[in-house]
Formats: sequence, C-alpha cells, structure tokens
Amino acid sequence: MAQLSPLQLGSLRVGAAVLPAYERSRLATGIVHLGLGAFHRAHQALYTEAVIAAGDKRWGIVGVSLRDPRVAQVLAAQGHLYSVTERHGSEAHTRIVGALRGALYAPQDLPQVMAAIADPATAIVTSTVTEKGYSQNPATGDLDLADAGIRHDIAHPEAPQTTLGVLAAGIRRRAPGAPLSIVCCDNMAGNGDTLRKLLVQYAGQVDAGLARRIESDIGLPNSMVDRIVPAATPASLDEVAARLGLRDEAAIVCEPFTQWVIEDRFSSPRPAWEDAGAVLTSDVRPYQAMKLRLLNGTHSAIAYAGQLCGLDSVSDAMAHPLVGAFARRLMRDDLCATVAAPPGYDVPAYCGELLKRFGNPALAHRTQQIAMDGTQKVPVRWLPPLRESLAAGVQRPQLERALAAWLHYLDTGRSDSGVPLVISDPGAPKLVERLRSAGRAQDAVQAALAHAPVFGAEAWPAAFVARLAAHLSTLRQGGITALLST
Ligand code: CS2
Repeated sequence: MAQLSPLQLGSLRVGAAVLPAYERSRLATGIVHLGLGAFHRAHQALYTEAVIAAGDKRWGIVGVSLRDPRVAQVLAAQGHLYSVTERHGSEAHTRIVGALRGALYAPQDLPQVMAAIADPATAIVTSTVTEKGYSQNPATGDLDLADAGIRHDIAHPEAPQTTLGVLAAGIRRRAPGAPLSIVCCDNMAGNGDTLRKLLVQYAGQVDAGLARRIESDIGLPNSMVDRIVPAATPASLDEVAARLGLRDEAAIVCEPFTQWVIEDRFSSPRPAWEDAGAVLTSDVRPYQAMKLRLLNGTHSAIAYAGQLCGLDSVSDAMAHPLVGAFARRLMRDDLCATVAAPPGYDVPAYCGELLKRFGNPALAHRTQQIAMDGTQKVPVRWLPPLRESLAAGVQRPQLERALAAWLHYLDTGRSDSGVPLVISDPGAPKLVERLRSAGRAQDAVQAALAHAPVFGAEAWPAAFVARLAAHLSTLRQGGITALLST
C-alpha cells in the first residue's frame, strides 16, 4: 500500500478523510513547537489547522523533537502530512492535517531549530515535552542545576540539549523587539509560570541580559490542555491504513473530546484559537485544578491499579468490577470534593463525562503509558488534594489506597499474578531504594514519604502514615484485589 504524502492524496479512499481546505504552499511559519509527539499533533495543531482553514495563513507549524528522531523522519517522508482519527465506539472521523510545515530533530538539526525560533515571523513557541522535560528540581521547584543536561547546556549554551537550553539559545538570536509568546502545554499546575521561572533561572546562568529580556518581553500564559491521545500501536496504524487506503506511519487515533483553556497574556500576535473552540480566560487555575485532579488524578490511579491487576487498557480497567468501582469512588467521593468549579461548570456533570470518556472502548489507552513517570505526576495530581484535605482534618480513603497501590507497584515491579511490569520513570529508582530499605510496611512507608523530591519536605501526619502502612501490608499479603475489596 502507498504511503500518505501530498502526491498520494488523490489516491485516498473516497470520503475517508477531510483534507486541508487551503493551499499549503502559501503557509508561513508562525509557530515553533517543541515536543512533536502525538498529543501536540492531535491537539494544538488541530486548533491551528482550523484557524489556517479559516483564512489566516501566518500560522504554519515547525515541530521539533528533542529526543526521538523517528517522528521527524516519518513526517518528512510524508511531506509533513498526517491523519487524526477521532473514535468513540463505532464512530470514526478522520482528518488529514496540513498545518505542519517542517519537522526537525534537535540533536541533528540544531541550526535550523535555532533559526526557526529566531525568525521574526515566529510569534509563538508551544511545548509538550512532558513534566520531566523542564529540568525542574521537584523538591524545590527551581531549576535543577544538578541535571546532566542543564550542566551541559550551561557549559555549552550554543549547543544546547535541553528544552530550556534550546529555547534560550533561540530567543537570544531573535532581533530585539520581535514579539514572542511561549505557551506551555504540559500537565502541570501553573505551567506557564513554572516555565517562565525555570527559563529565567537558566538564562541567568548563561546571559544575565537574556534573563532580563525574557522576564520583561515574553508572555508565558498558563494553559490547560485536554484530549486523550493514546500512543499509536501497530494495530491502530493498520486500522487507519484500512480506512484511508494509504499507510500513514504518523497516524493518530484519539477521542472526539478536546479542550484548551489559555490565559490571555500574550506578548505577540497569536492565532485566533478561540474561533476553533479554545477558551481564552484571565485565570486558568480553576480549570487546571479540575482537570489535573479529576482526569489525570483518576487516570494515574487506574493505571497503577490496572497494572497490578493485569489490565492493559483504561476501558478494560473501567469495566473491571473492583478497579472500575474504585476509580469512580476516587473521582466522585474523594477528588471531586477538593475541586472548586470554574465559572459555568457543574463538577459532578464533568465527572460523569470523564467516566464516559474513560469507558471509550475504541481507544487502546494503555495503563502502562499513563503509569510512566509517576514520580513527576503524583506530586501534581494527588499530593496537593491530599495535603489540603489532611490539613483540614479530612481523610481521603480512596486517594490513600491509590498512593499505597503506586508504592506497591514500584516496590514489587510485578502484577498480582507475578508478571513483571515495565516501569518507565527515571525518578523511581531512588524511591524504590527507600521502599526496599526496610522490611516492615510501616518502615517502608515512612522511608518513602521522607523522599522529599516526591513527597515534599513537610512531615506527614502519623495517623496517615499508619493508614498507608496498613494498606501496604494488605497489598503485600493479598495484592490489589485484597486492597480494593476492603
Ligand atoms: C494521562 C494524560 O498519560 C497520562 O498521564 O493522564 O496524558 C491524559 O490522557 C491527558 O492529560 C488527557 O488530556
């Protein structure tokens, strides 16, 4: 079967997909995106695609991969075209996206990456590099000066490897006065504020004038992004090929739902993303808290309980009597109570929608994918609601179960039936070392909670530690089934 490319568009199966309704050769590049994974291509790129289709040709995107050369290679071979198929149940709608004008692999194409960020026509940089991609010291919230990549970039600021290093070197090349905004699209509370702080701290290490310039000239709005976009699998690529009659090696299958809430704090022109359904607001924090706690917080619990139970996908986990019931109670009873509704929101109705989304049987959203990088995700998703509740004297029994399940998952590295689990989390070994340093559950929990990079420096209440230890004992004796049956 032929591969998707501009020349092959004519051989697409009739009616299989919506095509870019504009002439791609007339597009300028107005956006540089760092982190060219599936999420960006199925989210921000589609909002931008709609703005371009409505007639504003300034906003073509150049995407940059910092770690993996494959996406850029595949996209280049397809003339930067790719498809997004939205699926719920048996419904499927595919669109071919034309907004991407270039795909670069930073370690190889650094001069082009720098030139793209420096180009005065570039008014926006967006980023999805995952929580760990910002070189933050989780214990202090500041730039991690011990991080190997940051140490490299401080020593060689013109040959950077990290997100911050690449951004700073590109900005340094921009003509003074050329307006730029940076929109962080990763799942972190106050993501734009965090990126601003880290970028200024990094720039301060290499060029004090640059640090001042970033602080005074560049808008970094906070934003909340939402769309469930599972990593592609051989089966999802085959399914799309069968629909299109062409192979698309960059094909994405995701849910129909999409949401983007952005603070209107730009220091440059920007695409009219609101015309494509984005919400521009003065304060994104309530939207972020609602989404990070209810969606991502429940997701992580489903991931660890699911992995321990041998359940491969979120929809399988939701259909499991114990794991599904646990996820619903965690969301509705524990997490919901910690969330203040953003303007116009009915939080219980939002929860109902989330549960439908999690149940979507057409998405192979793997629990293993969500389980990745727990040492970065847990402090954002679970610990703030837990701390706040404990401080108010309120227990969150399901959240405590979730936390115990995560610790047990890291500790044993095996499912209940003994199958070895793939744990992908660079921050995990140090925590695991603590968990295994003590025999008794009480001591193991105490040692783990004292790991400040994940759990913070403030002590946890003794009664909470005892409850967590009791859960860990239950897990050690009877596995996740025993814990969720109590
Ligand atoms: C998930 C998110 O992998 C994960 O940690 O919780 O990627 C989630 O699917 C998105 O944030 C949904 O918007």
